[in-house]
Amino acid sequence: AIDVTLPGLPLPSGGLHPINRVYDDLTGIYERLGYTVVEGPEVEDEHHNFEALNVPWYHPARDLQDTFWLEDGRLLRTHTSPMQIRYMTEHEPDLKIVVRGKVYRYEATDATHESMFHQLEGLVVGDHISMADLKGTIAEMARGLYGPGAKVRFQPSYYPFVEPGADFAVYWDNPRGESKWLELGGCGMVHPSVFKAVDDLREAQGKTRVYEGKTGFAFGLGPERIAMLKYKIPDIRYFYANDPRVIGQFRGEL
Ligand code: TYR
Repeated sequence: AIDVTLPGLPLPSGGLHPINRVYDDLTGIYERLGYTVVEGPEVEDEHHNFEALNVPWYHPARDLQDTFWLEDGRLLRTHTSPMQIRYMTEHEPDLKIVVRGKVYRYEATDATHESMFHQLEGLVVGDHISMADLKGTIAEMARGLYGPGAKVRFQPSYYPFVEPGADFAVYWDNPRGESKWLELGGCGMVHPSVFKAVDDLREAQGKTRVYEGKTGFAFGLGPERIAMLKYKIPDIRYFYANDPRVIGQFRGEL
């Protein structure tokens, strides 16, 4: 017989994956700054992933070793930057977006490299956008992640789709005294060739050319790096091995 007066059994609760927690922290910071959060296709074409981002066929970043090619000539996106092209082709300036999603690279895996990982990409386009706006934005993100005392550091770097380009690091100061500079990602001022490639795509679709002469900045970073430090996860492969002992530590507390 069934005793319908017995109290029910507690339901096992799930939990947010650490990468989703970090994404929620990051997109929360950017939403408060007025950004729109978007996603895009993981299967891309060569034009959006490389060519329109000023990465010509002879650039080492296009080395076959780095890219998963599909049989039909398309590829798994190697970064979220192609969404810069897609979003600008569809929308006119001014704009402020962050892109979240998976990216893929054909490389040997180890404690800090996976063939699938995540990126958060930012893009701001308007008039008179400057490097100072970019630095202020990254600093604001750092304060959102690590508190009001967070420091940021920029050093010159090269990405074909920005000029000038930089890498940025955040000083990660925690109560356990494990303070260190965390290399977080790349950024820079949107290269004029990117705006031209977007206008060419727009024109081919019967849209007006609206990007030439605009200014903007972009940045890209990996949430895995933030999550590994924040949650003391020593190997990137633990995130995706679906080992219940890892995921179980994040159960319940949303
Ligand atoms: N797409 C770059 C990468 O995957 C990161 C990046 C993104 C760098 C935007 C600069 C930039 O403006 O390594």
